[in-house]
Amino acid sequence: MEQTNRAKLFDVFKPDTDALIYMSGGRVSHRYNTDFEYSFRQESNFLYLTGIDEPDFHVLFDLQDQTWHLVLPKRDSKFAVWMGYVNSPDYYKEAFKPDSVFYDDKLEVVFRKRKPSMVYCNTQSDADFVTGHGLETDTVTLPEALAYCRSIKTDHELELMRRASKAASEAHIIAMKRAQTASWEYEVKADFEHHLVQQGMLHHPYSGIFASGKNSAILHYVDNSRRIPKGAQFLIDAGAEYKGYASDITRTFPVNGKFDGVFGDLYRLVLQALVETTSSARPGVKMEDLHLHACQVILRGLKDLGYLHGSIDDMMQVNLFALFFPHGLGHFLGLDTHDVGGYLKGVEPIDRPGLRFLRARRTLEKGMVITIEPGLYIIPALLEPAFSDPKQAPFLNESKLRNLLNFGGIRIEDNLVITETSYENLTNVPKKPEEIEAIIGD
Ligand SMILES: [Mn+2]
Repeated sequence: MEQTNRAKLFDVFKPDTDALIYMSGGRVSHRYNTDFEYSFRQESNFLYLTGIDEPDFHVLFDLQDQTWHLVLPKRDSKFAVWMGYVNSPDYYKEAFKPDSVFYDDKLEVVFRKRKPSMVYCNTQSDADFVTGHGLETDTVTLPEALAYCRSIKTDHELELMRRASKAASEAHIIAMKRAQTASWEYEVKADFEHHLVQQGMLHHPYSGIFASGKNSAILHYVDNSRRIPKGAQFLIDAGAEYKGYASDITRTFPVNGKFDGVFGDLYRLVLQALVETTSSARPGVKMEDLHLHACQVILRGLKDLGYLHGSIDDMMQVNLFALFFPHGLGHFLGLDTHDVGGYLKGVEPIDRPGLRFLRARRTLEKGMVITIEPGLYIIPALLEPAFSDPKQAPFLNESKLRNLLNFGGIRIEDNLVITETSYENLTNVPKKPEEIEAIIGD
């Protein structure tokens, strides 16, 4: 964690002199009513501001003198027996350089002595704790300030994200090759994760999707345990986490490496949507405009292939794109996979099918990291009602689309950093059919 993260936060709060910021960090969680501990991952805002990757800490930021104070949990010898360490306050002072450290049983005294007119909190439970000490709280300003800070990455953060993307890119290529001979989806997952764990990347930024055949149309398929049909397509949506920072990459490919027939046609269409929206990504561009552009590419392509008829503008009017592309084009990426900062205060999601799930409605700025992930899915639950919808049915070539009901889906996803005039693509996994054919044919 860098000094600059805290400096950025202090900058946002500058005019506020008398207040404090109080945050509690993550706690250990257990499997239901057992003593089995889930592996600990620090809460992202806490990690961003402190760099502490241990449970049960708290932190205070004093806006009056721009100092920060680390609040340690009091640990006994039992903790040392089970966890193997109890670090001294001096250790934390030396390692993290806060202005002071003290144990959590002193918090009450600090609140009483300091008597801030306002305490900014990250969560309601933190606010409840502070209110219990008779102080005023605000739970809106701090999360907004953190989202604002976190949405523009520092050079140091970008370095970590390059590492996370590089590792996941390598794992994708390994998994692509493995899918050729695997019988079960989880065999591909195992090889993907093996590559990351081997490098000490023990946390995953999210549950990876390893979907074969028609499972590839299930947007959050995490079952990953079905048999891979012969000659099926395979969708991998999985990333790596490096020092808290995520990558989030998707590739879809035929396990036999042959981009022919319907799959090849539809794949090229999604690739075109990705290439066109990516090449438009630069400061000043709105995410929702990129999303709508991808929708048009997909509709035009489906029309050229004979699956749709009519005018593209009329199709856009009735939100026909959402039948085939029901999720957002992309989201912010950082300490969390769906990172904070996608919506500024007062900006609401667009209430329109497909766009409703767009997780970022920002004008792009230098230093933002986003995903671009157009997709094309054949989802019977959406198409069946559309076939009898008087507004949408006239555009659909029903008999031709019915032949595709078991097709599944295609998604291609890259991670971009917005630069001064364009973008840097962090993802390094082939996506052109001939490049993937070459890898799988190796
Ligand atoms: Mn994503």
